[in-house]
Amino acid sequence: MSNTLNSLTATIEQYQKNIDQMTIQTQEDLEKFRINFLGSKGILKDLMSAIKDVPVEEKKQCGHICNEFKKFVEIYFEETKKRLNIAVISPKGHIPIDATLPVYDQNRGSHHPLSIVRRDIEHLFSKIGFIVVDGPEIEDDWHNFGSMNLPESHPARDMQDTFYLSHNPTYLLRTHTSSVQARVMESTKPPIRVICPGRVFRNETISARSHCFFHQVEGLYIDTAVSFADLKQTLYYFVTEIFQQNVQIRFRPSYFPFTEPSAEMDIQCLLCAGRGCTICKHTGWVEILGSGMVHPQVLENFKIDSNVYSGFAFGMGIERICQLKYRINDLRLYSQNDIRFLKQFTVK
Ligand code: 2U9
Repeated sequence: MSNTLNSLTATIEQYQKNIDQMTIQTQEDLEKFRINFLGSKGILKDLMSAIKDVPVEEKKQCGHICNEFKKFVEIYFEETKKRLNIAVISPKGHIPIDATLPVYDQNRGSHHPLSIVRRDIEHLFSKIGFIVVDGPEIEDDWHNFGSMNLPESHPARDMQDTFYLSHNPTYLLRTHTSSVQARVMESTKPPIRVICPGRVFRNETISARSHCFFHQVEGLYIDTAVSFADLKQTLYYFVTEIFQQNVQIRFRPSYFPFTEPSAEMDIQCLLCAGRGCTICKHTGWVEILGSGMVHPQVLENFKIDSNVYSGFAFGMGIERICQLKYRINDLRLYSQNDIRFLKQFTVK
């Protein structure tokens, strides 16, 4: 390679480095750049005319290198011009930063649907005086089962249904958030008005309809003269608020060891307005929660006089409410962290 070609290549490389480090901020500087590189007496003109001194056999290569550099300079010039034209130039000729300009649409995070629904439930019960209480996921037998009136023989206590800690089976993973309410009753005198959201665990095979963990919200209201009418009105308020429409409700008698009387609450199917569809299995109704008046024995377990106080309680699966609100029909979706599922809940 001749000396001329060598020095031409080195010169161009140096120019390229200089351009890379430039931070042109004004039209004036850009014009200076144009005159310096692209002007009739500019750097590119000089480079092109230097080709005539290069030996014949290297002229072609030299021409190619100069042309590539010319393209590079022209692109840099056009891009910078575009950038300066987009921004508003201040009277002093600088580009001010306008913090009110909208940002480019970046990838935004989203809230998990279970978090959205849990937060909505917390908010709407807070508005009517319920306090949100949290508690441990690892519990003892008394707070999870014994105090809730579940007899020793109850199938829920079986190793097959509950996760006991292997190194110390006196502890277990709570199977419902009633254990949190048990702790509230232990430490607080009535009136008590709490909701307890949280994760619960059951030893079940994972499928579309069952999972080894899910999320509940349970509610408890204890005071003098709390009645089933209070329970009905509170839950009616809950469904109209959470589904943001007038919802028909009905109660069916049921049985739970911790409430007496007990009832399950259905809402009229929101998808078919009660006419019957696959979601409501053509009944027009869908079950959404369980409820009842706190069993007197449960009150007495916490030294609350059942002759003076009464209370209502209810429990629901957050996944179930999500299913009805967002039509999510596979429980596994909640914990698979599939971005295609999660991004549907991006806050717009
Ligand atoms: C205390 C006394 C009573 C909470 C209640 C239910 C009925 C109920 C299920 C709904 C679907 C659990 O998530 S689920 O599988 N829950 O049906 N839960 S009454 O009763 C209590 C709670 C605390 C001290």
